[in-house]
Amino acid sequence: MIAGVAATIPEEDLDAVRNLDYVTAVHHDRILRASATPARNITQICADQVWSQLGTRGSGVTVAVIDTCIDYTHPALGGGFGPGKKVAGGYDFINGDADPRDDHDRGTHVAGIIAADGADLIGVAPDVTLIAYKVLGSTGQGTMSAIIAALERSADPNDDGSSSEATAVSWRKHGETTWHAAGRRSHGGRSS
Ligand SMILES: [Ca+2]
Ligand SMILES: [Ca+2]
Repeated sequence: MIAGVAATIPEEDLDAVRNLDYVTAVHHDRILRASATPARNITQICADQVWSQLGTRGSGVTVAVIDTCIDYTHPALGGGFGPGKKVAGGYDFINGDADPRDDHDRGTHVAGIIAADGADLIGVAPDVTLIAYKVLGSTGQGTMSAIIAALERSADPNDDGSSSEATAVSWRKHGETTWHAAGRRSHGGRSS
């Protein structure tokens, strides 16, 4: 990809190297660090402006994550599971149980983009409540029927035949997080 070499040479030899006919440029190597600029990420996409102009960071809204699903033990994702927690509920459609804890990590990444609320990690709507529907297993695979079941459950999380408490839905496709089927505010207000 790059027609160049990485080399360690004495500082006093740099000009000699730079002046070689076949050398276009010489650049110092640099130390790079992964992530660790969450606030900058938020400002880059103007999420902070949304927070200030609309006066909300998602409080009162519930979002269903349909994925592998969420490691709710992560401190930035509430550190727990169940009513009153950031990840307030969900279901594991892969293993047929009520514990949708992530065993793959992708869904946790998605949940973090949406709702992380930690000192070093913050999502676009850090005050939303999450519901976790696991439709992809530890290998990252799942079935269309499981996804459909999770979408149905998103429209009726308490399975009582009414969609009055329906959630907004997010899933990831081809590398993008896409928001779909926005539901209602969890306290029964207007559709969003
Ligand atoms: Ca499970
Ligand atoms: Ca319902």
